[in-house]
Amino acid sequence: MSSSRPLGLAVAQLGPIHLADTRAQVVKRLIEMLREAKSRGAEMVVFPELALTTFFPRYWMSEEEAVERFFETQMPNAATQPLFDEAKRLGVGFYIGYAELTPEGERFNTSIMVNRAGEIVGKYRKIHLPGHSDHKPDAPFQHLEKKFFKVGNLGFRVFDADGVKTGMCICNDRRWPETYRVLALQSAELVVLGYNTPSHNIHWDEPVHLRTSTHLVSLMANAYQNAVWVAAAAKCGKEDGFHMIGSSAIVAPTGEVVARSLTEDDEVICVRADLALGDNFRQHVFNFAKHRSPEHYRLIVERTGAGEPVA
Ligand code: CDT
Repeated sequence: MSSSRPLGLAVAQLGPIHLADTRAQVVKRLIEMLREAKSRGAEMVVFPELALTTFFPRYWMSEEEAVERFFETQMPNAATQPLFDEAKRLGVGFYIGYAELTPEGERFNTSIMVNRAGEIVGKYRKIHLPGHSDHKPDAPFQHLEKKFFKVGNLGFRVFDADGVKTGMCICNDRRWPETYRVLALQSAELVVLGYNTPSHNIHWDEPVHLRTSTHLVSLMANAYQNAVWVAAAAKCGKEDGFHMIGSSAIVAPTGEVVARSLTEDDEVICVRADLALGDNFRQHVFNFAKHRSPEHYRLIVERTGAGEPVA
């Protein structure tokens, strides 16, 4: 039986950010939640995807306009430095998502991991980009991640965040088992992510309640099957009338939801996460070294789409 390894783990859900809201206003909200999380014992705080602005891929515009209004050219920058300063002062690490413009002019949907000393210890660029790149004038809104972002080029990596083996992903990545398995094969103990999930699916007439249940089942199944903690932070509520789901959650390696947000506003949820809770699963049912048979999984890397049965 392994001894417990408690981590104060918080998710700081954001309510809506409207087009008119400034980065300074948003950073103030993030800092308030950081302080609350610290006062409730948090050592690591997870903020949402694209946490500094409204979910701008819902709007048709040129790439140039998007860059001008919604992308960051460096991190930290003048707007976000107060968040980094306060996190360092409080001794709290954090994960946050933002739109990244590189010096080469490439655009990514990015997240970073910041340790308790205020240093960036990891970067991730979203791989499973949903949506489309063309204009859909008949849709109630757009989902233009494929227009505004390139597929991430950093892979799924595990970082040492103050002694916790932590993997990052972003929103739609959470629905894909490959995301978690690649991280678990690098001994991840914790997977953190942010999301913006419109409650209306513009691609097909998906019942609205499924948007929340498929979100939760993705976190729960993958936490259990990979013996990891999963912490997921929503940006939610109605941004200028466009609604996104809440249900930010912290899921244990048992697959159980141990904390879930109640509102669609700024809200901190916090648990004392025992990182050793995954050990039994890692040593027994999901002892990868003992039980996996990669020779039978070759199609996973050989095929992208589904094809004919293997002869
Ligand atoms: N931001 C993001 O990745 N949202 C997607 C919506 C998919 S529907 C086009 C999600 O998986 O929640």
